[in-house]
Parts: sequence; C-alpha cells; structure tokens
Amino acid sequence: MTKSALITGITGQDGSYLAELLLEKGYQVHGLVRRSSTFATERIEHLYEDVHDKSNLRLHYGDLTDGQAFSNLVLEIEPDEIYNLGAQSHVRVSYDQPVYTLQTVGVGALNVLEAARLLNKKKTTKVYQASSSEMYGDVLETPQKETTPFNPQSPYACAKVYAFHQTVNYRRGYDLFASNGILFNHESERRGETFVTRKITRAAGRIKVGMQDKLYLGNLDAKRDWGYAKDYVEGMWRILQHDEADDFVLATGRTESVRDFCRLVFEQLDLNYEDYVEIDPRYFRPAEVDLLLGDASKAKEKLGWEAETNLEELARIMTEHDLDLAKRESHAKSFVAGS
Ligand code: NDP
Ligand code: GDR
Repeated sequence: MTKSALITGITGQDGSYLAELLLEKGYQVHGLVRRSSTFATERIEHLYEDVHDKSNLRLHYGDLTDGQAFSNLVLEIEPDEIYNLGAQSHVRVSYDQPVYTLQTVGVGALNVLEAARLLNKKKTTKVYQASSSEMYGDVLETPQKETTPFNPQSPYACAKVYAFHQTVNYRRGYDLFASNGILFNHESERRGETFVTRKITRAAGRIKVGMQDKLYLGNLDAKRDWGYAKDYVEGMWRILQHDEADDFVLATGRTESVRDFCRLVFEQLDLNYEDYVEIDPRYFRPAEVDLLLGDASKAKEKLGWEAETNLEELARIMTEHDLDLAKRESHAKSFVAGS
C-alpha cells in the first residue's frame, strides 16, 4: 500500500530534499506551505511540475502556530509519517525574534505532537522532530552524542530543547512513535543564503566573476561539524523506519572552523580569502557556540546510516553551483546593460 507523509517546512532546504526522497520511494507526499505575497516554492517547483499529473505531491496552506488548522489537516489526510521540519531556523535572527522563534519552533512542535496524538487514536502515525546540535550549546562534552546534556545558548536552541523534550514526553506518555533526529549542521546548494557556508560560496562566486569586492562575516573561529543535506534526509527517513521510536545524532564526526571553510572555497576558485573577507561585528551573536562535533555511532549501529559526503566534496558542490549562478547573473546583467 502507498505510504503517505506530511512534511512541514517542505519549502526549506531539508524539506525539498526529503520530498524528493519520499517521492522516489513511492510515497504520497503532503507539504505545509505558508501563504505569502510571493511564491516560496522555488526549491520544490521541479517536483510539483514532474508529479503534477500523478498528484503524488500535494501542498496545503498552513502555519505551525495555527494548531487547530494543523490538527484538522492531519485528521483529514491521515499521514503515516509526519516530518516536522518547519522552523524559524536562523540562530542569529532568534535573538531579534525570540518569542516568534519559540512560537514556531517550540509551540509549533507541540501542535504537531498534539495533532499526531489525536490521529493516533484512530490510526498509527509516526513523528520525526527536527532537533538540533545547537541544543548542546556551550558544550559539556566532546564529541556530543545522545547522552550529552543540553546547554543551549540562544532563543532558537532553548526552543529546540523544549520541542525535544515534548517529543520524548509524547513518546512516553501517549505511546506515540515520536523520534528526535539531533542533526549537526548540514548544507547544500539549496542552503538559505544567510547561513554562513552558503553566504561564503555565493560571495566567492560573485567575487570570481567581478560582481562583488568584499565578504563581511562575523566570528571566523567558530567550529562546526558540516555535512551534506542530501545524506541527512536519508537519515531522517531511516529514523522513522526503525523498529522503535528513539533519538539519534546525525553528524560527520569532523569539525572545522568558518575560516577553514572560507579557505577551502576561495582556494577552489584560485583566490585567497584573506584578500576579500572582512569582519563586521553585526554578525557576532550575543552568545556564541564555539565548537560542535558529533558522534553518530548510534545511528551507524542501529540505522546503518553514515555521512557519505566529506567537507571538501561539499565545498566543491556548493562552490561550483554558485560560480555557475554568478556567471548567469553576470551575463543577465550585461545583457540588460547592453539592451
Ligand atoms: P530552512 O530555514 O531552510 O527551512 C525552514 C522551513 O520552515 C521553510 O519551509 C519555512 O517556510 C518553514 N517555516 C518557517 N516558519 C514556519 C511556520 N510558522 N509555519 C510553517 N512553516 C514554517 O531550514 P532547514 O531546511 O535548514 O532545516 C529544517 C529543520 O531542521 C528546521 O527545523 C531546522 O531548525 C532544523 N535543523 C536544521 C539543521 C541544518 O543544519 N540545516 C541542523 C539541525 C536542525 P518558508 O519557506 O515559507 O520560509
Ligand atoms: P548555525 O549556522 O548558527 O550553526 O545554525 P550559521 O551558518 O548561521 O552559523 C555557523 C557559524 O558561523 C558563524 N558566522 C556566521 N554565521 C552567519 N549566519 N553569518 C555570518 O556572516 C557569519 N560569520 C560567522 C556563526 O557565528 C556560527 O558560529 C545552523 C542552522 O541551520 C540551525 O537551524 C541548525 O539547528 C544548526 O545549524 C545546527
């Protein structure tokens, strides 16, 4: 029988890759999209066109903060699996919008769990909660694993800790199949342009074609465990196929600094990052997470999951993509100028 899944955050980086994966596996995929004055569906447009006739992808208007409407939707479509990826996901922005961040990330997750609890009375449904390595914050142990205590450092991370515990609470209290994936940073050519890796690859491409002179960044010494988003959505799916609900770290097991990532990207374009990168304190955070390094051995042992793409390969994929994009932008600009 065809399985069905509901993805919140389907228009985001992870949601788009997960939708692709589930459609390939023959799922009926439902996605929650926020109404806005312009389309936010760029990352999934190719899927919508491809499957338009077969209708394996259906989009529904909604918002994680509107719990009543979300429950109505879940009771109507009765998904076998719900992937809660929707979030105000930018750590720096969460300092500017702490209450809104808690509403989408924390209350939003609770709304998802409540909807699943209601449906679960009638039909078994599984919930994946997008938890984050940011929950480890000012780390109390390195490398970080499932048993490492949380010590969050931002409104975003505090909200994710709340959502994590509610997920465990619904698992224990209501026997709901609810699992947390504690994912370390994962990037791609579809990464939002204000996250540091994509900000760097976008700028490097534009610098290479002469469209930009400088790249302004914040803390270059922060270290992150960066993987490729495509690998990680496979891990999300495996978490819900496991025979019992549980919590899993997904990470590469390697950490590098923002400075190292800059060096890697600019070197691939035969440039020296030191000639272009400048520090702008506006990108500093009130509290920084200095180092994240994940230990994904539980996921390897129980799910057979491992990150397959290393940092050099990830940087190459993103850099090539963004160089190509910059060339097209530059071409379009000269075309307009010449017209
Ligand atoms: P993105 O920021 O790319 O995508 C976020 C998605 O959430 C978008 O589709 C956005 O919609 C949607 N969204 C935002 N607010 C709401 C709301 N109120 N109601 C419904 N949908 C909403 O994030 P990623 O794809 O990178 O991350 C996916 C999830 O995984 C997030 O929860 C994130 O916090 C978490 N995470 C991400 C990691 C990473 O490294 N990428 C690591 C660990 C956890 P719109 O397009 O309209 O803005
Ligand atoms: P992060 O990702 O906060 O780890 O959260 P981000 O790419 O925003 O920052 C990573 C590190 O780079 C430093 N940094 C800068 N960051 C941004 N955005 N812009 C800059 O100019 C800049 N300069 C330096 C930051 O200070 C930080 O140390 C991401 C998100 O996807 C979360 O949703 C997710 O939960 C975590 O990863 C795991």
